[in-house]
Amino acid sequence: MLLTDQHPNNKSIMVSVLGAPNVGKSSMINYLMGLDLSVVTKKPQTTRNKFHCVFTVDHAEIVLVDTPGLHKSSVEFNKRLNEQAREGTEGVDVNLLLIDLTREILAQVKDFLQLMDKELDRTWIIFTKADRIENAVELPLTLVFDSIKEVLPKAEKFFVISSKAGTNMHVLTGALCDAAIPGPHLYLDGSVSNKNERFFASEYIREQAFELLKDELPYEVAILIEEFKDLSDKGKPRESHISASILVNRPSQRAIVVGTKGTMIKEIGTRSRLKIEAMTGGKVHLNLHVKVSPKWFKNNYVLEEIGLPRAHNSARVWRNKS
Ligand SMILES: Nc1nc2c(ncn2[C@@H]2O[C@H](COP(=O)(O)OP(=O)(O)O)[C@@H](O)[C@H]2O)c(=O)[nH]1
Ligand SMILES: [Mg+2]
Repeated sequence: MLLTDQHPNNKSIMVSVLGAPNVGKSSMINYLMGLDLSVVTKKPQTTRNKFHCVFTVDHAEIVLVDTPGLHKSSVEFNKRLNEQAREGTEGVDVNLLLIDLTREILAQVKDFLQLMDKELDRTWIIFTKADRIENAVELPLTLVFDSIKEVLPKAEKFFVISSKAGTNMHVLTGALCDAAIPGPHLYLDGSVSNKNERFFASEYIREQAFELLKDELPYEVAILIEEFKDLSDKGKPRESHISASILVNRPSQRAIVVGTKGTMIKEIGTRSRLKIEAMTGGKVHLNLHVKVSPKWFKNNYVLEEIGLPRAHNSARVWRNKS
C-alpha cells in the first residue's frame, strides 16, 4: 500500500514506556491494546527487549515502545537490558514514565533519571497500581508532580491509572490520540508489532518458564527458537512446527527445568503452546529441549541471538576490534 493511499485524517504517535522493573509497564500496554502481547509476571525484569506494540483508535495510530525496567547493575547482561530501555526513548514523541504508587514516588523518579543518564524530552508521568491505594485518584499528587518537575523539567502532566481495574485508561488513550501528529500510519494491515511471531513464541515460552520456575532460575534461562515452520497446505487451517531450546547455565538447572519424568518441561510446553496458538490462530507443534550453555548471559553470540546487542558502556572485551 502506498502511503498516499492512507486516509487523509490519519495521525500517529510513538511513545516510550519507561520505569523501574515491575512498575506495570507491560500490564499497561496489554490493557491499552486489549491484547496480551507483552509478557507479564510477578517477577521483576521479565521484559528483556524493547519492541513496538501498536494499536489504533479511529484514525490515530499509537505505537508504544515496551522497554526493560532500568535498574542498577554492572553486569554485562543488565547493561544490555538498560541499553534497550535507553534506546526506547529514541525518536519518540512522548515518554511515559511509570511510577508505582505503592512505592516511594520521588525516589523512583530520581533513581530512574540517574540510571537513564540521558536527558528526557517531553514526558508524562503515569502513576500505576491505583487499585492498591485507597482513594488513589484523590491523592494530592499535584504537589508531588511539582517536585517531580524540579528534577524532570520536561514533565508535562500526570495520570493515575490501574491496569487491574482499568482506571483512567480511556483518559490516557484520549490524551495520546489528541497528541498524535497528522501523517501516515507506520503499521498497516493490522500489524501489532515490529517483532515477528518467532520473537513472541520465544517470549511466551520464557513467560511460562518465569511463572513455573522458582528463585533465581528464571533469570538464568534464555530461549532460542531453532525452527519455526508453517506446515499447512493451502486452504487448510494453519499448522506450525516450532522447535526451541531452553538454555540454562548449569547441569543441575537442566534437571529442574526438565522436572521429574519431564513434568516441568511438559507443563512449560503445554502452557506456552496455548498462547502461541492464540497468536497464530492455528495448531502448533512445540518441541522444547533444555540445553546447558554455561554462562550464556556472558556469551556474545547468545546475547545477540536474543536481541541484546552491545551497550554503549559494555566492557571493552565486548567491543569489536577496529
Ligand atoms: N494491583 C495491580 N497490580 C499490577 C498493576 N499493573 C501491574 N501489576 C502487577 O505488577 C507486576 C509487574 O507487572 P508488569 O506489567 O510485568 O511490570 P513491568 O516489569 O513494568 O513490565 C505483575 O504482577 C502485575 O500483575 C495494577 O494496575 N494493579
Ligand atoms: Mg515488562
